[in-house]
Amino acid sequence: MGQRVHLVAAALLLAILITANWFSGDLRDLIGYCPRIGYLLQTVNGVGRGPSVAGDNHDNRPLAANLSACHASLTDADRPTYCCPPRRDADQIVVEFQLPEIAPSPLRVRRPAHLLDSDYVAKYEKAVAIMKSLPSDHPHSFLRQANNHCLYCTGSYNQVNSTSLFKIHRSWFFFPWHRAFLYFHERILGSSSATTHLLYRIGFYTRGAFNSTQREPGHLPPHVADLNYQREETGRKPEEQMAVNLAFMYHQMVSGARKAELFMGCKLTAGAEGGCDGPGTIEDAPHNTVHEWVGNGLNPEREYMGAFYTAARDPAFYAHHANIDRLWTVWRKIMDSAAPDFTESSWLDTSFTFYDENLRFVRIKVRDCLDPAKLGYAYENIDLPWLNARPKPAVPPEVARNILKKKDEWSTLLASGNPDGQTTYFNNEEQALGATVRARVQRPRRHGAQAEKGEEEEILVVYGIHVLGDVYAKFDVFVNLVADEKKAGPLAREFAGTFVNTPRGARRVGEDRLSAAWRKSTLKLGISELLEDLKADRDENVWVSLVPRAGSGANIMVDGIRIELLR
Ligand SMILES: *[C@@H]1O[C@H](CO)[C@@H](O)[C@H](O)[C@H]1NC(C)=O
Ligand SMILES: *[C@@H]1O[C@H](CO)[C@@H](O)[C@H](O)[C@H]1NC(C)=O
Ligand SMILES: *[C@@H]1O[C@H](CO)[C@@H](O)[C@H](O)[C@H]1NC(C)=O
Ligand SMILES: [Cu+2]
Repeated sequence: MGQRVHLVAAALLLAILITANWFSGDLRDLIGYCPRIGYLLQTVNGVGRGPSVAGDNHDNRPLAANLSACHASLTDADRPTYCCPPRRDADQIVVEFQLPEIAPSPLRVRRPAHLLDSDYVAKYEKAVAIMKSLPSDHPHSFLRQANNHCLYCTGSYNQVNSTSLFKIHRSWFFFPWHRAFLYFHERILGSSSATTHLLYRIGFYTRGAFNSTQREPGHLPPHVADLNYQREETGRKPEEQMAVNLAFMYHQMVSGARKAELFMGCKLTAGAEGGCDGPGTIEDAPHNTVHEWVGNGLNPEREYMGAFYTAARDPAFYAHHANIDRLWTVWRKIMDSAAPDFTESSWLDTSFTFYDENLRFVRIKVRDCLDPAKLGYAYENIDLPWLNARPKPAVPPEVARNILKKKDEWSTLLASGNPDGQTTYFNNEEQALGATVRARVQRPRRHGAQAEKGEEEEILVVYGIHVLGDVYAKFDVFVNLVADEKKAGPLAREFAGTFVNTPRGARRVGEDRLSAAWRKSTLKLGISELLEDLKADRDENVWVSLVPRAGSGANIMVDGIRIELLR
């Protein structure tokens, strides 16, 4: 039986490898390069989602990579790729990371790339050039650095004590993993040039070592990045685009992200049972959308930036992620939070491994990544123009309410027979988003005194999202929208958020993609402030519109919508 699985998988893999001619030039060697087929097949044996390694008991223990199980993995478009290091990680001596007792001083200040003079940037470029000149098996080489992202993002490692893959995107590990990765990357850059700190930048940067051959030509500067990019050119003028970007950032950073889970992502825990798919606001966009915007649309997976397995080969990756990391620090400041974002050991004690500047193989835990000052760096403060970009209703709320009252036919999708009355099922069936779907959704009753209101966030939950074929897909969510949904966007207060599916091939080589039912996603959007601004915070129901974008709706299935209170 096991033998047969091996043979079938081997045949499949060979067929894939032989027909591996999707690429031209320097992309060709990235794909289908799989020198350890025998090794890969060991993992194909455990394709099932059930436990097959002793101890896979689905509790809330922290995650770690099984370093002796690095194997070929799949790109977002399901092509086998291989980014394991040439020498097995498992044979390296692992050093436990130690935060310094006293915070290092002075702090390395990460500065905004677009505001710096050429001399300053030249130092950074030189350090990157040194990395690029190292042989590709050196842990400090640019390629090996980039492959760190490939390892943890395409599922090259199994989780320890489990056959589940260890992937750090689309969950609460997104921010801490990237912080740890950048931390070691910056220390390596700095070791070759004493004054080099990471630079940050929204969008990307084209000069010298920042440049990349794999970018979307139509999006090079001076085009203003579309932070809510949906694979369609909007034709907006620069100042219009900037206004949309600011309103969008207000939503993603402030009104839509008032709870840690909304900002950070869902609580992924160990094993198949612990799987979840629910990125936080910033990971969804601008993080995903800028990856998409920068990557070259002529490449099959928008490589480099548009695909997990190649993203970090573009030097813009580090500037983009330094900016995303900065937003984490800004968000904590806005939310006035001194407490850790989460207190579960399954988060705090989850660990990752990286090579440091002294070539030690270091294991760092999430709990060590929470305070940039303790890690010895800080961000230069810049203005936050989006803080004042609170959007306004597209249609005056009183007018909208009258129109909505007349649209009784919208409520045909409302389920009956649900005792708590708080869930809108679409007639208990998955609903395809071939066109806009609207539903009237009941709000939960608040318990206890009004005084508690401040602590509870009302969240709109779109659950059971399932993208057929795991292809690129996007939809926007609006509340009480009566304006034209084709044109409405983040500038309207009715905009509640967006869902972006970047394909993630979240299965093993050989596993049937359609069987992976646990990959259904949940989108959670904070709407308390939005409801106040739409004068709907005393209403029993709201009308929710799911608006598919970029012609991707026919692939998106949704189980339902509900509103919950999150403490
Ligand atoms: C893996 O399982 C072994 C044996 O049950 C246990 O000692 C170890 O702590 C586990 N490791 C993790 C990270 O859960
Ligand atoms: C790590 O992976 C290897 C190879 O698949 C497996 O034999 C071993 O049991 C795993 N160890 C743990 C602790 O999960
Ligand atoms: C950066 O790359 C783009 C695209 O290949 C090219 O057009 C441009 O000239 C490059 N700029 C620099 C400064 O190297
Ligand atoms: Cu990224």
